[in-house]
This record gives sequence, C-alpha cells and structure tokens, in this order.
Amino acid sequence: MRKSLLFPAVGWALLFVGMPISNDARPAADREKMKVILDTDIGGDIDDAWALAFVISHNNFEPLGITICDGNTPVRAKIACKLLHLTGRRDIPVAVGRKTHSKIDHQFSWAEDFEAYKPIAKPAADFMVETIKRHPGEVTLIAVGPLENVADALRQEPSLGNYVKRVVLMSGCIYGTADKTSPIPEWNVYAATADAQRVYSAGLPLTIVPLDSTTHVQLKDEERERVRQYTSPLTYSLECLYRLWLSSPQSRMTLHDQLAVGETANSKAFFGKQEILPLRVDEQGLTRIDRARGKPVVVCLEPKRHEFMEYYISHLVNQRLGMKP
Ligand SMILES: [Ca+2]
Repeated sequence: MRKSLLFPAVGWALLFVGMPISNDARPAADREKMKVILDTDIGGDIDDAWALAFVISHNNFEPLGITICDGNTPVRAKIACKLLHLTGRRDIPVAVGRKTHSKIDHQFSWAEDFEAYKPIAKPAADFMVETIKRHPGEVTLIAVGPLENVADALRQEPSLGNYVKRVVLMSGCIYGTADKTSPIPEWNVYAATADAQRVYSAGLPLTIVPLDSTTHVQLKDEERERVRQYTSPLTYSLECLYRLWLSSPQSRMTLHDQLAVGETANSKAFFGKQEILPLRVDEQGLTRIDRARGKPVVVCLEPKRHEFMEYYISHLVNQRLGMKP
C-alpha cells in the first residue's frame, strides 16, 4: 500500500462543515431539483470518486444519499464520507451495503483514519427502499458498481419499479468495446452476476451506459491539469485520489461512471444513439439481447466525448465546494 498523502484536512474541515437541509424550508428552486441516490463502489477504480464529485457539483441534483456497494464497504464508505465532509456536504447521508470481501485498495489510505463524518446506521438497501418510497416517482437511482445493494432493495421491495423514477446503471456490454468487436462480461455485472440478473429482470425503468460507450472516453492530461489547477477542496481531493490510483505513468482514467451521471443529469445529450433492447444477464455475466426472455432497457451508445467532457469538467471547476464564499 502506498503511503498516505498528507492532507490539510483540519483547517479546511473547520471551515467546511455543512448544514443539514430541512425539506420544508427549501426554496422552490430546490424542490424542483432532481432527487438522486448514487450507489457506488468508490475506492477501487478511480472513476467513482470523480463521479461522486460530479453528483455533488451539479446544481440540478438533490442528492438524497450515497450508498456503498461491493467488497470492503465500510472502508469504501470512509472515502465518500471524507469527500462529503471536505466539500461541506454533510447534509448527504452515506449508507453502507453488505460487505462481500475484505480486500484493501490504495485509495483507502486517503481516508482510513477518517472519523469526523460517519455513515448512518441504516443498511444501504433499507435506506434505498425507504427513501425511494418516501418520494414515489421522484427518485433517480444511479448505480455505478456491482449491483448487490439494488438487488437487496428488490429482495425487500420487489415492486420498487413502481416507486422509482428511473434507474441509470454503468453496466454491461452489448456489441463490444473500444478495443473489441464482440461483447465481454462487464465488471459490475460479472462481480455480482446473480444480483445483476435480479436487477435486469425486475421490470425497473432501466437505462444503461455500457462499455460500448465508456471505453471511448478517457481523461486527457490537459483535462486532469485543468481540474488540478482549480485547487478547491474538491479538486484537491480528486487529484490526491488520482495519484493513489495511478499504477503506472501510462494510466489514464476511463470515465465509466461519470457518463452514467451525465446521462442522468442531461438525458440523451451525450450519446448519438439510444436503443431500447430486450436484455438478459446470462450465467457468464454477459448482457445478452434476448427477444424471448429479455426486459426492455434503454442502452446509451455513441458517446459524444467533447460535449460530455466540457460539461463534466466545467461542473468540477465551477463550484467552490467547501470553500468560504
Ligand atoms: Ca464503479
């Protein structure tokens, strides 16, 4: 494990303590924001932290909570909690999903001793079900990790699809990737295949951003530099996590999860084509077109890299999140 980067958290933390938002007291503009829950396996690949940053940077989102899935969920949650703390967003609860293994990752060291903001006691699936049912037809669930929590929520409430507005996944591979002309098992499906089968077959209003699109969008050095030079607590944190994630000088982030957030924020704006396909997850973790047994899924294809990257980065660098006014 790499040595932790020193982070000037104490000074910033004193400045950036967020205030809880009362639902009743919110101005009208806030009540019209899009209610979202982000379900994430933050701390493995780097795109999750940068996707969470996108969610909290976007003025049109009202994040109702962050739920943590897959693997060492209690430690993953600390990264989300620290990012929210440093950016003054302690109004957003973090709920931990079931732990599926105890492996560690380099990014964990960024928050391993962090205690100042803790997850709620309620498990992720309980939080998901209760929050979605409290706002019927209003909540968009964005799930960018293996689907244990969403599947657990469906086990509790099989008719979740009647309450949720939309479910947007970074998930699947239909035709191929930037490098391959045939489909491959995508990690979020492969890592919890039975759970993915449950989610894809549940009749949810499902949209997926598959590898077919995401593998075409990688962070350029000048784009990373633009974020780094902004030096807000948010962008400083993202650069710290990026350095912990880098495994070689040639590594570049693929923006898998951010594209799912972008599709949620501005549907159809960043894809040249959306197909509605009958999809079924098979035993090998492939998302297959199956006209007999598949359920309809909106599939986002042909990413518009330039439009998306400008939109994405402009959100990260236009919010002085966590800084004094
Ligand atoms: Ca992810």
